[in-house]
Amino acid sequence: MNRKRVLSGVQPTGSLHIGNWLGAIKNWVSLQNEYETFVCVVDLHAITVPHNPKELAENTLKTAAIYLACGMDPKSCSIFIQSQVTSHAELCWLLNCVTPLNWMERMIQFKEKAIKQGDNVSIGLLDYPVLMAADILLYESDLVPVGEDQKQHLELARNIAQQRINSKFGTNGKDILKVPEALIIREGAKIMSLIDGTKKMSKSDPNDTSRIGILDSPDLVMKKIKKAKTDSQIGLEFGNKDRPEANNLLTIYSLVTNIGTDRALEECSDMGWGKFKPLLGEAIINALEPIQNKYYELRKDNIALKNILKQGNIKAQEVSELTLAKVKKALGFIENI
Ligand code: AQP
Repeated sequence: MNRKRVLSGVQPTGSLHIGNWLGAIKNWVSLQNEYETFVCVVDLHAITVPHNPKELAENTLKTAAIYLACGMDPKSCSIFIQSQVTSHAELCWLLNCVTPLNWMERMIQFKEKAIKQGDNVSIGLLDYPVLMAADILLYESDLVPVGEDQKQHLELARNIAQQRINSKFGTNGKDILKVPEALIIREGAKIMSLIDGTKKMSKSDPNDTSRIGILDSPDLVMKKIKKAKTDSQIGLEFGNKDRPEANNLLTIYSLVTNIGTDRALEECSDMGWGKFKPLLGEAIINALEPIQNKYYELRKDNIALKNILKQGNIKAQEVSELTLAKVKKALGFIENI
């Protein structure tokens, strides 16, 4: 029996942080054995906000190497670069032409990111969710692992597939595009900023102390944890809305130690911040150490890294071309001459 297919990706917009790891990549690692997994570095998405062309290629390789260092295994999954698989931009254009503009204007992430950019908002930023729909739909993905923040985008992809392609262009009740389901990840869905427990940890936050980078040195990790915002109460706990920082830091602790929430609570519910912070810092450093070692090992040989990505690109191109051809045919384009 064919395995169900999963697709996901991260933008190479800067240095990946533990939110990207705990909320996304760590989950992919456990999915790759059960599902046919495609993971991409979504570099076309990375230019929807102002970017530095001198850094894009390096950030792309860095992101791919981090996937591998975190445990993605090219024998069990396909790792590829979005901009090197031409079907993505092509399907995005076809979907653009059938997607109503007012669907796009409702997207929360667009509104949030647009505010930060004032007069500089690009059409690409508005179009980001359609490109994401193309990414997902091209691989006939059954499941898409999503955090809370991406649920609205997945719903849009489902609506485009169902209402704007299958209903309008499908013939004899046959669907053209597979409508994917969300794969909701229970734990680590959202890691929050270290300086504000109500805001998502994010690569684009101008304040570097708001996040722990996957490649941060042990000293830097400890420094950032020591500076992290706390409150005046003693004892760590989950789920208290008035204590978002306690919830976030205890969540990080339970995830990096893999001990689960019950044991984390047992260990830390009576602990003061002075005792908890060094414990948390050490736990993060220990969890990141093997990832960092593997990352630096991989980066010694960029040719080998590029070869892995080349294999991924070839597989992704093969699979995605089939879907693209189906959509072009349904829309009435002339067959390849
Ligand atoms: N703080 C987070 N907690 C849990 N999961 C997170 N993800 C991102 N931040 C957190 C998950 O990482 C995946 C890829 O994210 P992305 O880089 O494509 O875009 P993003 O969600 O916009 O991430 P950032 O770090 O906030 O990047 P910038 O600042 O560049 O926009 C997604 O699965 C996401 O859920």
